[in-house]
Amino acid sequence: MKNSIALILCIGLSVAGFAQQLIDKEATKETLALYKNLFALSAKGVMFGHQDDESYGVDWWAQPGRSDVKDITGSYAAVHGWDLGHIELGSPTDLDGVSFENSHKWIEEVYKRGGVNTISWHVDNPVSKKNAWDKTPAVKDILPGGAQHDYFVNQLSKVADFLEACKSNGTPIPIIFRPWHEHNGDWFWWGKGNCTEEEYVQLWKFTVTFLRDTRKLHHLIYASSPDRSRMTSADSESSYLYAYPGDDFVDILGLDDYMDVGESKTSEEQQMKTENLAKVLELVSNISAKKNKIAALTETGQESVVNPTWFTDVLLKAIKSKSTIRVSYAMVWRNANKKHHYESYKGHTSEADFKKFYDDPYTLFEADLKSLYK
Ligand code: BMA
Repeated sequence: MKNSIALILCIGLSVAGFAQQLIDKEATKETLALYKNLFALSAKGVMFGHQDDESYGVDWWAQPGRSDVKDITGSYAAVHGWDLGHIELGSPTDLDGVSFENSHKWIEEVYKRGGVNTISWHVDNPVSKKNAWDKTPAVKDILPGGAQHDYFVNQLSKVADFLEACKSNGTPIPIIFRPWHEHNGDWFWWGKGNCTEEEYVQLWKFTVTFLRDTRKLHHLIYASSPDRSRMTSADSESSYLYAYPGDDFVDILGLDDYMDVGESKTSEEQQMKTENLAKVLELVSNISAKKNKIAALTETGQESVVNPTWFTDVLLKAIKSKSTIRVSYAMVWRNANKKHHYESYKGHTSEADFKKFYDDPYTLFEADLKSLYK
């Protein structure tokens, strides 16, 4: 009897000990606090994210204090997405023209206000020297022993330098780092078909090991993000886990899903897609729960938001449709111009619906967040 109580206690303690650990055992206290708080918060609501939220909007560029989200709601997005594409070239701006000096400044402001920062990297092809969408095989060449390895390490070092400089009064700012995204699609040089599954996993592991162990950056939370469109079905665990680098190398199980949220010709089509979105979010939530990790909709959105009630009728409806869905955040893509935008803005046909989405108690914006770093 005594023994079985001790055993139960032991199991209990090890489960509790295992819960919500980061893959970086030396993570800073702010980083671990963020991770644990994101986990807890995901039971209460979903944080809204927006790529390049304060960098620009549909008809403005780098206006201090401005964001298309804030123009409508009075609050910034809770999660702010940034990209490092072209930092590897030594460029002062990312591939979309955002200055890295500004993004450093804004990342600190987000942190000070209590928001969350996440960074992706649309890195140019290191072999062909063309853009991230150039499919020239490159992964095997940049891995240790490959002809371009030293060149790549130099590029990754520039990413490490940027991340290292994300500080506020000397404290490293916790960052959700989301490299090598949509790897099950074939459109990036690191994607399926352009390298083997094993090469991809090696690239991911090399990246984590380099940043965490070689460069000793302990303020990073690592998010993976397969693309929904290349999964065999919304509930296929094996296709979601294609090239999954392993539980010791991933903190957040993300998903990029544009497929289930795109424009629908009929209400039946929309209903079917929204059901699929719910299904896939449930899948990712369940896989994350089993692993004691966090799930997130790392990228989504409908280009031009052609459906004026997209925010509540598609996104929120799917997220709220099943109690098993537990996603920390849902981030829509950037507001580049009148055609290429995924967020609402003042005067847009979806403005009223976006306000309704904001008013829903289940959605969390930056102004709703409290001490995520403690
Ligand atoms: C894509 C598009 C591109 C952009 C890239 C990186 O989805 O928005 O215009 O350059 O993301 O931000």
